[in-house]
Formats: sequence, C-alpha cells, structure tokens
Amino acid sequence: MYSFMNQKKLISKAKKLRQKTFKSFIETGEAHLGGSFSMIETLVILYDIILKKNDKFILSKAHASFPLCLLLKEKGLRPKLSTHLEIDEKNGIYCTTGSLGHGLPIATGMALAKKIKKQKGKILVMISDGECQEGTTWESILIASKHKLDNLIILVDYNKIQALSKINDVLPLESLADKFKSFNVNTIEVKNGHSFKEIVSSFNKIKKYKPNIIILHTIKGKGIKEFENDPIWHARKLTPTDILIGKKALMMK
Ligand SMILES: Cc1ncc(C[n+]2csc(CCOP(=O)(O)OP(=O)(O)O)c2C)c(N)n1
Ligand SMILES: [Mg+2]
Repeated sequence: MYSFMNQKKLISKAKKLRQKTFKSFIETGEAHLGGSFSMIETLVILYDIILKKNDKFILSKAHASFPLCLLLKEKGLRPKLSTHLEIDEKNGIYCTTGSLGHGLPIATGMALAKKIKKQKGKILVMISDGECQEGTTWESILIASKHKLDNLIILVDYNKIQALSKINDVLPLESLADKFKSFNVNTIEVKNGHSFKEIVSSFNKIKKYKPNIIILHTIKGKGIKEFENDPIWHARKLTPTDILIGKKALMMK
C-alpha cells in the first residue's frame, strides 16, 4: 500500500519544482513549459513515494526533461540539464530519449529482460498523449501484454495537446482507456492528474500478471493560469512579459 502522510510537504515540493523549472527556462532561454508543468505532481510522487531501490524511471517525453533533471539534482545526482536526455545511469537517466515513441519500446525491453533474468524492481515510463498517436506505442503494448510484464508501469501524461495542436483536432485518441483495455492491460485512470491523493491511490490499483497503465488527465502548462491549456506553450520562448506573468503566478521574486 502506498500512502502519504504530509500533503502540505508534497504541495510545497511541487511549487518549488515549478519555480526552479521556470528559473531554468529563464536562464537557459529554452522552455518546454507546457509538458513540463503537466507532469510535476507525478514526478514529485514518483521520487518521494513510489520509486524503490531497484526501480528505474524513464522519461520518454524528454522535451520535458528540465523538472526531472532538477529533481534528480535535489537527490544529489548530477544529470546534465538539457532538453532531451542522454543515457547516464549513475545520474538516474536510464535511457536516451527525445525522439518521441522510443522510451516505451526500450522500457518494454528492459522489463522483459528483468523478467527473464528474474531481477527485482520495476520499470516505470512516462509517455505523452502525442506518443499514443505513434505505432511503436501500440507494438510495445502488444509485446508487454503477451509477456504479462507486471514489472512495467506506463504513465500517460494525457494533457490533450501535442506540439502545437489539440489532440482532438489532429488525431483523436478516445477512448484511450478502452483502447488500452482491449490490449489486455490493467488500465487505471486518474481524473485529476494534479491531485496527490488521486495519483498515489492509482498506484494501489496496480495488478499482477499484466502490464499496468496509469492515464493521468492533466493540464498542459498547469500552474500558470494564463498559460494553461494553450498549445502555444509547448515550446515558446519566454518574453519579458511572459516572465513577469509566470513569476507572479508561481510566487517567485
Ligand atoms: C519522433 C519525433 N517527432 C517529432 C518530435 C518533435 N516534438 C517534440 S515534442 C512534440 C509533441 C509534444 O506533444 P506531446 O508528445 O503530447 O507531449 P506533451 O504534451 O506531454 O508535452 C513533438 C512533435 C520529436 N521530439 N520526436
Ligand atoms: Mg500532450
């Protein structure tokens, strides 16, 4: 059973991670803000509560690498802060990602290898809804399902926006949950992907003898109201006005 004692602490960690991420966007002049902010709560929970010694987390949607790298730095690791990720196992980056649609196939292979070698630990992988429009995602799920990879947990950041368009305008995914279920995967939905309570309790619904998928309904750009749910915030460079708006919303100096 996963549980959390101190919601205030988690809220404060998420707030600080958004602030740090925004600061890095300003400093580097690079900002994949939307997709970084949609997964902040899940990242905090993963690294605070879920991940254990032999587990590995892979961020397939690596354009949102900043909050992950900053979180790993807080844990005393030294990953290179860059958009997209290069394998660096000793610093918590278990896979090179950035070209979308590859993190899940690799995670599936890693989970299968663990199973064959009877190794402990789980592989957790975060994919985007944009990646659910790619064939490699569904091929991987076929394989994970055939091999009953219950050591694989797939998290979907379902923020309903891919790159510069709404998913529904480009290539709708509904019903995403039904699609996963039809591939014989234990499919768990989190209605509010920013609720610590809902995210943690979704991990208590994980089943054995099947791969598990947690679909997190999230808001792209969550945390800065003016930027939320707007496709423009996928990778927009911050203007001086944006910086003022963001700092105010995130309560930064
Ligand atoms: C194979 C591939 N094609 C295109 C891109 C360029 N690209 C970067 S992010 C992105 C889409 C972002 O939307 P989504 O995948 O849903 O991520 P999120 O909303 O979580 O940021 C695209 C097309 C890429 N990184 N890899
Ligand atoms: Mg998306």
